[in-house]
Amino acid sequence: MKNLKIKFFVCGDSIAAENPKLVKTYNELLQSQLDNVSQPSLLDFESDNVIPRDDTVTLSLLTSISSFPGSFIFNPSYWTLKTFYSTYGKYNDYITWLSCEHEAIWKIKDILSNIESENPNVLCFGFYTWNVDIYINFIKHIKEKYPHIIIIGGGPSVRDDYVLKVLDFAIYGEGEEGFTHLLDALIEDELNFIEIPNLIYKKNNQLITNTYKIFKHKDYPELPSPYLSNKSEIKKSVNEYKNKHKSVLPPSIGWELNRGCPYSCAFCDWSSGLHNKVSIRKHDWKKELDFILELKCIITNNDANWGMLKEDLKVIDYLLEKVRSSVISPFFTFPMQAVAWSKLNKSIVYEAVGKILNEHPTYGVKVAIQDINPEVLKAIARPDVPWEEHKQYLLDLKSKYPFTIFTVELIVGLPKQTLENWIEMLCEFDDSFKPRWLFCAHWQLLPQSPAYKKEYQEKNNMISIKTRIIKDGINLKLDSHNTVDLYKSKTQIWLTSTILYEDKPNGFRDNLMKIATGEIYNSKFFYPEYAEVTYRELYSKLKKGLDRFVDSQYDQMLLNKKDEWMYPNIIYEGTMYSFKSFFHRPGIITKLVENTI
Ligand code: B12
Ligand code: SF4
Repeated sequence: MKNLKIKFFVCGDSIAAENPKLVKTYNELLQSQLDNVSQPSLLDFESDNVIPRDDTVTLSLLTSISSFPGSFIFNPSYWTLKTFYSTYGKYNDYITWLSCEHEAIWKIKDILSNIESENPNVLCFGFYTWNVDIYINFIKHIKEKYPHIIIIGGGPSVRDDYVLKVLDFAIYGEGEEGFTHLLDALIEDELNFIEIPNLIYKKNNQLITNTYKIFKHKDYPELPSPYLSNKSEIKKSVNEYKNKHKSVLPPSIGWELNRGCPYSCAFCDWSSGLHNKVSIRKHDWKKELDFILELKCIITNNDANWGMLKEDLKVIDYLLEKVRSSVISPFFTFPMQAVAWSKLNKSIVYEAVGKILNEHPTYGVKVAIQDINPEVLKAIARPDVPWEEHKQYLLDLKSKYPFTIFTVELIVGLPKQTLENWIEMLCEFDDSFKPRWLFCAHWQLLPQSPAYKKEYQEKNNMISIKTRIIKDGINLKLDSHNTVDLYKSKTQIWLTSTILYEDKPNGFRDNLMKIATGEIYNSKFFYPEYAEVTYRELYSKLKKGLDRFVDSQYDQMLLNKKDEWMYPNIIYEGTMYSFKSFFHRPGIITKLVENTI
């Protein structure tokens, strides 16, 4: 029998990890707002997340932007897996659980010295698109110095080939059962892995993938709450985070009431696309919420369709009641954000939103729309009510609660999504419920999503390209051909992703136009001279300048394309900018209108 000393690295937030300066700036800004001092101009900051200056707007936006710099969400998977092992594992006495690292802000030398002092013999990593590169780099260095340490991976991105390469074991999809059996097998030291569900392991240099077993809460009635079973550890992690970052925004704790989603939107990799029943957790959620609020944290609801179940409304009522007597943060007077409201059941969803707004009029409402065109929605198997019906709910809310801010999530590059329809959609938003912020993101190809399959891509005429986004505002020397030394800039990579787009002339270029027009929509509000101008009018004024500018940028991107990598940044006057934030820079819209850019 073997003793295991296990250390977990879970999640990590790329925004905090890559951008400590930005987080500091936003902290100061939020503090100044609390102190009621006049704020610095946000337009001076180089970021993907520029916020407007007006107080009410800021408050409301904050509550709907979960990835706001300086906000942090604790991923609960370590507590979940540990609780499951402690209940159903065979050898608790053989395991030491070392403190879990929730952030990815680590220098390699610090990781190595941490390993030296804590001396784990098993390291566990949760892989998500935003930390894959960071964790692979960690593991390569760790393996070099400590080849005896067993490396186990899990999380939605664990099945990427280049992740599996660096791991000894991977648990795909839900982790509870597979992880528990794997630890038991490692303790028994018999190395018989055939029966372990959801496990991927190596045998004679071949990868073996065991069969998958879906996780159902009802099969484990004695399983205790992962939050209430780990109170002191959670408290310690939260306090360490608070002491270290002194963030004005309280951290948030990811909280699942149910797991799984009955739908299969083509872009989505929720529960690794493997859990399409909804399994409800039966723990005492009131006690869990009390505990999270006692820690002065807010709650991020992780359910795929929040507001779908009657129980969800009870949760909202409970929280409303709780915060009538004590508020966690002036920025989050209602302490729960939902990652994903239900796509159908809109009447229940908007009843819930209305209840919150009634008492917290600056609560921001995030609406995941992706696209409003029924043909596009059909091509991505997206369930939603027809747009006219959805719009009416939003208009009703808007007229009743004028202080709320709507933010809208849209995906760029969906099949059948033309540039013309995209512009029409933005005009439609502007003419109706006027969302204040559009999150427009290229379609990121996720490994377990339906669109990952070749047949899907062929049927919909989609192709993919690997992209590297360089950090914003980097000065790079241009040579006489107007290309940049991308090798030097390699250390400045902000994130990498595989983008999917329609294989047609101008397919990628039109998607750049969609991102640009989305960011121009967001920036328009900063220009008093365009306050009375509709988005449609503004677009017609700047279309010529924008077309020319995007064409020239696209030409540069093609010139700079190296091996399989595309760098979709903007290069302007010797500096590289993030494609999105460039359009927030002061005066850019005016230059586009004047066609002088
Ligand atoms: C909260 C959340 C966020 C938060 C916080 C993210 C953060 N940085 O911490 C916010 C809102 C900011 C966010 C943003 C994004 N998110 Co998000 N998010 C989630 C969400 C809803 C919950 C994650 C969670 O806590 N789940 C609860 C735990 C218990 O489940 P789990 O994570 O799946 O863990 C289980 C297993 O995976 C496994 N497991 C996990 N780790 C490990 C480790 C080991 C060793 C083992 C054995 C097992 C194991 O065991 C667990 C229990 O079964 C998930 C969807 C979901 N419900 O899972 C999407 C999800 C993780 N997000 C996703 C995406 C794509 C994004 C964005 C890129 C979206 C975008 N285009 O902007 C951004 C990027 C953010 C960033 N740069 O940091 C994808 C990730 C796909 C992927 N392959 O990584 C998911 C799966 C949703 C989806 N639509 O497909 N997100
Ligand atoms: S996007 Fe939302 S509704 Fe669609 S499959 Fe994913 S979790 Fe389900």
